Amino acid sequence: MLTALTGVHGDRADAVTIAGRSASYEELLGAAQGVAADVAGARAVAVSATPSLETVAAVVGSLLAGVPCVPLAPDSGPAEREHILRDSGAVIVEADFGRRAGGPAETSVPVSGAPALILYTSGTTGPPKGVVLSGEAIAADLDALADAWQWSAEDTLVHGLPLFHVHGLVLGVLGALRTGSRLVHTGRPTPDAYAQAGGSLYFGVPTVWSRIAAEPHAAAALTGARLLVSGSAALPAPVFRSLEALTGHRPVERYGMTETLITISGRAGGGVRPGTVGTPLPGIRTRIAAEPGAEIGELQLTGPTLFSGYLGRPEATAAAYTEDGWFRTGDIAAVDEVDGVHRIVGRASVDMIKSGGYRIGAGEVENALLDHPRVSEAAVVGAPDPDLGQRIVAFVVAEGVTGAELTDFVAAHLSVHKRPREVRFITAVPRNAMGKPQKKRLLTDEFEERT
Ligand code: MCA
Ligand code: AMP
Repeated sequence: MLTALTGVHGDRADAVTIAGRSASYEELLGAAQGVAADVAGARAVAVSATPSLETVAAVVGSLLAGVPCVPLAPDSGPAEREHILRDSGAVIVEADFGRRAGGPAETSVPVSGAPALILYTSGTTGPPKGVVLSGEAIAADLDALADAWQWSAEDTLVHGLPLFHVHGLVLGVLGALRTGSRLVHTGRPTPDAYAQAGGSLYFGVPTVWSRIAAEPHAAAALTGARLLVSGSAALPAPVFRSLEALTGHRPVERYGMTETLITISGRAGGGVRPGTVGTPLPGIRTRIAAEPGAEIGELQLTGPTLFSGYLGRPEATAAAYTEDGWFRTGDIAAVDEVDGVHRIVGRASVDMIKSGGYRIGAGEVENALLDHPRVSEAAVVGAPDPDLGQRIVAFVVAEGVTGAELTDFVAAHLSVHKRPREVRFITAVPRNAMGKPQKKRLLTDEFEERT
């Protein structure tokens, strides 16, 4: 699967650079082989996915050993971490660049249908579920993207995205190790770091692109790049236009999900329109489940990049598909009749929030808040936000606790990006006759902040 590692594309001392430290493929493989020796036979391996060479080596090591790898948000708190470790049965491993594995060591990762990665992601209710991805699905996706973006060993890929999700890890690390492109991970995805990295291919979530567009000097430094790619959430049209004006590039947008990997994309050299995500990748079929006469409806998919199921949850897996076997994305979309270009219009559920490109289930944050002894009711929504796309707003019924204390409580128990950016105190969560929270009402004037 990681064809570049075995030398077919040659080697260089800075094949992979993360947060300022570089390694050759040989060094990376050496550290990964040490991990592979340690974890052989384990049920699953968990890696605290800091932005570091060690994370890359640990992921590659578990792939070499044929043991599924579970990347963890490095700041995940006890509630999140314990759930993931218990659910996956993973043992935590760390890579060490100072040590070499003894004896015969694997050098390649066969492409197979066996689980390669288990990525935990939020649903609309309950704790995060483990999305099982096979090597076959990952390889199919990376090859389709290499074709769509003309991505090759000639490229230097630059990004600074977290290494515990599809965007940063599958595309941003495994993609580089499969295509042989040099990788520069900037540690954090700041405009200055992107400007200084001198890449040909750049990945970012819309928040990253909007921050770059707000710093014209940083944006101008990307003029010499070959391709700018945006994904994980909708790229606002004004950000698209600013980037075009400042860099001369029309950013390519692509659409995906943890469960499906990237399935729809604009093409390098193809015409891209702001507000659209392009056409399905080779092998992917899409359909819109619209009411008769309507043009928009739920986007449903089939294809070789789809996940193998939610770990240990056959019922949730079955519920994610239609009766005739199409994956239900939960996203509302429309397709241009003439050129087949897809447009993502929104999400079916208010309980799935996208903030800074992170997917956060409202239920998970509500449960964390309800674990606080002072909170008696909680309802969490995503409010429109110019920087993050959506920001997490928590409406709580609570006494004797401040908003900042509740924010820190969620940040410490789950992880920092799941914390509410705003806490509003209310007297009761509005409910319908069935007792179901009426979340859409929460963002109206009726519930303007009172403390
Ligand atoms: C603030 N901080 C706190 C607290 N408040 N720490 C602890 N407790 C608190 N209460 C600190 C943090 O520790 C951190 O500190 C700093 O504030 C960061 O704050 P934050 O506002 O969260 O970060 P940001 O800089 O605003 O982040 C924006 C971001 C980030 C960089 C765009 O959201 C991001 O990396 N997003 C990418 C998400 C992603 O990759 N999604 C892909 C999913 P310090 O600075 O000291 O560390 S995969 C997907 O969607 C599919 C497949 C697809 O299509 O790609
Ligand atoms: P995740 O599982 O974290 O990868 O989140 C997947 C979700 O991100 C999708 O269901 C969409 O709602 C959203 N998403 C990803 N890419 C795009 C995009 N280009 N435009 C709009 N939404 C997107």
